[in-house]
Amino acid sequence: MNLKILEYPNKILRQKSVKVEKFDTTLHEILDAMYPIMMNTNGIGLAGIQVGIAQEILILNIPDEDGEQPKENLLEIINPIISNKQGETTYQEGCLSVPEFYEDINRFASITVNYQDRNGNTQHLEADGLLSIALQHEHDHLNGILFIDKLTSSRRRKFEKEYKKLLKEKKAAK
Ligand code: Y12
Ligand code: CO
Repeated sequence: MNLKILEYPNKILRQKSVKVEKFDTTLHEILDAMYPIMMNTNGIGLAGIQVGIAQEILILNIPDEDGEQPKENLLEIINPIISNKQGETTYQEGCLSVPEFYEDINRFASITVNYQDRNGNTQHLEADGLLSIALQHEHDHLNGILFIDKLTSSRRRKFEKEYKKLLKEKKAAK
């Protein structure tokens, strides 16, 4: 399956994803194709819509205490529902769909997530720390929301200016 990461301002990133209903080989092929894309770009998380698949799919591989991301730590999260949002935390986020831009974003410190795995089995997760932040970031993608949408209007204007310049430079370098 030939998927590639879509980058802002691609309008597809604004689509709302639909619930997965079939837990079949096509779903498994999508998940299997997303994993190397995320790992080869030093990603921690990737949502289906970032590769043009508007379904409620996200994968996460949070680095361990040694900074490693072994495949056994991979989480495949389908049809997530977030509840029990508690506390507040701030983290400098980045996104594979908004390259070369990092900004402090406020999120809930801990959350509960009910979801399905690749076989459609119901799963439950209590998340805090980086896992909680990454889950909220990826869950936003399922609703067409990017972390840059959470910036103050003045910071957003600065971002748009810097990003436009970056796109121009990239185009000129081609
Ligand atoms: C904390 C906050 C946000 C997340 C969401 C997932 N974000 C990522 O996985 C971001 C990855 C990323 C990787 C980059 O490296 C390459 O593309 C090679 C990167 O670098 C550039 O854009 C040049 C930026 C972001 C998880 C946890
Ligand atoms: Co992202």
